[in-house]
Amino acid sequence: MQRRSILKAAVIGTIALGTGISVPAVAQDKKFTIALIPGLTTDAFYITMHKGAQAAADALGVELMFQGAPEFNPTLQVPVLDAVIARNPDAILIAPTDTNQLIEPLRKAHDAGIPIITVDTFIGNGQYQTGGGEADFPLAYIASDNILGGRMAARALGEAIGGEGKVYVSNVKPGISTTDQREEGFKLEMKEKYPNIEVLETQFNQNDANNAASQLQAMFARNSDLKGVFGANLFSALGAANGVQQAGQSGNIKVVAFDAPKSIVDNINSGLVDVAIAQHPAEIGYFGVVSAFAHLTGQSIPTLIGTGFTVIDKSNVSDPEIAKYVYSD
Ligand code: T6T
Repeated sequence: MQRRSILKAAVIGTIALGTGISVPAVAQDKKFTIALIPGLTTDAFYITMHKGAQAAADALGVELMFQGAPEFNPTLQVPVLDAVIARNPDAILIAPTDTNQLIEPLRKAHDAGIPIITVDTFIGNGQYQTGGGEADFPLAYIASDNILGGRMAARALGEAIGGEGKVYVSNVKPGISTTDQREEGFKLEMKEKYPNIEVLETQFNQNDANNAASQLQAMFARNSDLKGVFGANLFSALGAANGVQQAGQSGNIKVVAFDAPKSIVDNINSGLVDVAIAQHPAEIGYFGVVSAFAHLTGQSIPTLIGTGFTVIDKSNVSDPEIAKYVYSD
């Protein structure tokens, strides 16, 4: 009720312009609190997203709350979400750690009148505000196009190995929208464009780089002609690259990494990793806060905002323009 009257005041307080766009007149009167719940707190991807979100919060005079779990795990994320709901923020930005397991916990926030925007990952099928879905209640989804990203990774790996040989995907676990879609895009591109590449069975590492490293070595032990690996997120890629190094196969087994922390950039410089597909997490955080603010001040917002990629390889890794796409830690 209280929330409704604040929103109403914000809407009534807008100045209508001839263009149909309205400018919030009371935005400064109320300091909004927006919560950002990452997939986990210690991942350079979400640390960078937090920075972007903070930049927008500072620009708009918003209070940003950053609260998350130490691991990418719905069982740990749900209590964090409950604690955030209890603090009654004006909006929640969240990277749900499972497409299904976060639906009901998020519905509680929705039922309490808290607007929800998902960032990076989605719930349900990611199509929101359609009126037709069980999980279409979030206002917006702001993220990379992960199918496209998977296709880009396949092209990079396909070229790196000369269009033939055995490769596999090092992935986190099923049920995560982003990494599921990257694997899907990767396999589609391989099937359509690289008939002479055999994609072996995906290895799931539970977001643990050590698992990914051991799996690489086990895959190489079973397939001495292994040509390449696609690490579908930061920990998968880092671990797979470490595995290649430990197997003494640096340069022989090609590595394409999703995500671009400093360690992956170092690995590009050393030749261990061929290509990194950098997401733009700061943009996701920035536009997450801007979108929530726009909604809270009576503007309509897009249900989907796609952020881009930057492909980093040896040819541009030293370019100062590229530096801003390397994740913070
Ligand atoms: O790749 C990102 C993110 O997009 C994904 O949803 C989970 O893993 C990362 O955070 C990287 O570790």
